[in-house]
Amino acid sequence: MIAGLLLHALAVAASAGMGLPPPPPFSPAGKPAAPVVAEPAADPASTADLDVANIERTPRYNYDAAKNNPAPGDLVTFSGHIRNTGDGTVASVSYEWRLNDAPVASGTLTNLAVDEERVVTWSWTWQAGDHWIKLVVDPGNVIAESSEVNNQVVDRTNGIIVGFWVEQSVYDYFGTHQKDLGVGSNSWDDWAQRQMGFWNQFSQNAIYPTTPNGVLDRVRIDKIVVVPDGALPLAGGYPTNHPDLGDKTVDLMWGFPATLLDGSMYSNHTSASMGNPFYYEGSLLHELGHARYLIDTYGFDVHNTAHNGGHDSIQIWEGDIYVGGSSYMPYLAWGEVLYYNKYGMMMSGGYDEGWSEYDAGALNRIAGQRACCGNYNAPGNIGVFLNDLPANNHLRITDEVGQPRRGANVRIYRATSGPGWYGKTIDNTPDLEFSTDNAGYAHLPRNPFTAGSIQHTYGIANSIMVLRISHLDQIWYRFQEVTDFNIEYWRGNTQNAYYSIELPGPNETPVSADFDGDGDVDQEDFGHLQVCLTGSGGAIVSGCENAVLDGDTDVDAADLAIFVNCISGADVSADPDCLD
Ligand SMILES: [Ca+2]
Ligand SMILES: [Ca+2]
Ligand SMILES: [Ca+2]
Ligand SMILES: [Ca+2]
Ligand SMILES: [Zn+2]
Repeated sequence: MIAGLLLHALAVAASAGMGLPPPPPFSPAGKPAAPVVAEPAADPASTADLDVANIERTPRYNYDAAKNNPAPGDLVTFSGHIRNTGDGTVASVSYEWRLNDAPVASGTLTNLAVDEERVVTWSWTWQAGDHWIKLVVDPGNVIAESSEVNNQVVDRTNGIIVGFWVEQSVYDYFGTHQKDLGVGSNSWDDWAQRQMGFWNQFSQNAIYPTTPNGVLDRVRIDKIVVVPDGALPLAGGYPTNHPDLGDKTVDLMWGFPATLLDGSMYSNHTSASMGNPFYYEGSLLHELGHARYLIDTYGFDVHNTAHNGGHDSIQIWEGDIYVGGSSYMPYLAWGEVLYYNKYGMMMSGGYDEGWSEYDAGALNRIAGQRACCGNYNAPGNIGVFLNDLPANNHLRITDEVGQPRRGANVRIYRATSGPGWYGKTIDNTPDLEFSTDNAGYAHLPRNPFTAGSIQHTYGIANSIMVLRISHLDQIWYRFQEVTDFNIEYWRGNTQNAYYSIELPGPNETPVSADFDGDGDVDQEDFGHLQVCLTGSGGAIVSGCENAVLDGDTDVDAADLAIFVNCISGADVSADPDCLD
């Protein structure tokens, strides 16, 4: 790609001198189904190659400007970058613009020298919604090329705007060696498009109950700026995270300094595997996830290592038994891992697994929005969603068959600051205490995690808490992340959210108003209650123990009220939650 300062001049020259036909009237059709056409086969003997690098969209808007997006009716220009990445001059080659897969403009480039890049443009009257702009070079496959798969770029017109700054040596190194992968990429631009292609594919695939349509946004590479070695960062900060802090036209930025070539990161030129950054650089997607505002979900992990210079410390004792690493809270690995985060995947380091339900829910929370508080890693709004908490949180404790554990004692141990990234200290004093009701619920407040706000950063991760539950002489310890609370909030349960924890071991006989066990609560069950009534404070007759519905020691008006609430009628299934 051309140097940044030349971008504008070249684009102007290209659009002025190319003699493009005027754009045809736009047909407001939806995106048609892609026609089924065979991908042209590459010719391995050919040394010719044409490459569509990326598509810019102008005018550009700063993300923090009052007008930061095109409005319907605005004229928008797409500028496509076409390069000759082959070994000889290309005398003539055609190209075609397509909108929603329908051809809208075409033209011919002549005398394209080796490594020469031309910019071709097409203007469009902006429309809201999802549209797809595509630029194809050699659409009729007149020229046999060593790669035919790098002949097009397709962007969603309203994609989140990505800018990459790359130092010359990195750009050239990829230009020389990408073809050795044998997957059709033949330039740094092709590599970069593949990375964002993975982002978009992961987004499409991220279908969960919280995100039934996947991650809604797509990304598009608006800007690739090649700069001299050593030039990054252009305006302070780090060369990777902040390649140009002066640029607010993009929503996500990343820089590629020449020093990346010093180590072995890009030394494997031939393995098209998800673990090879020269093919797929998963850490780039992870870091850009931060730039969008996602958090490190591995920060929910609990390692019991503070005494060895690590970050976390569990300080809970059960009598004279130290809980960490005991049967109450066994180590999961390495003699120090007490907990692994629940949702995993991209932001937990599983780069090739795509977005987790948690990542996806957070991304959709700001779908369609420009950057707000920084377009680099890390922005000012990183993790702001951690404090999306339902007003009331109902935690149900059950046995393994889903029967409630009534009258269980639930204690919450909060995390406070600890050394290092996502450090946490959980001391021996419980912070909150609850008793479960007849349906097994502990009714937790909006934020049981901390008296302040949720933090998940260097020096503190109070985004996870320890639950100690005791019932019928049994004791269990469990970890609870804030993620489940956030997800309930995103699903629309902002007032009341419900959670459950199953705990193994004996439970009392299930309490039910279905005294005769035939599935309903009807007249026959009422007969049993009637016989068993003691009045307030009265003594229970033998055989009437199951008529105590409210957990005390009599059968009185309170039990009758619960029973009435449970009446289902003959042969109608009783509501298991009617005792609540
Ligand atoms: Ca090609
Ligand atoms: Ca071709
Ligand atoms: Ca019954
Ligand atoms: Ca009672
Ligand atoms: Zn990270």
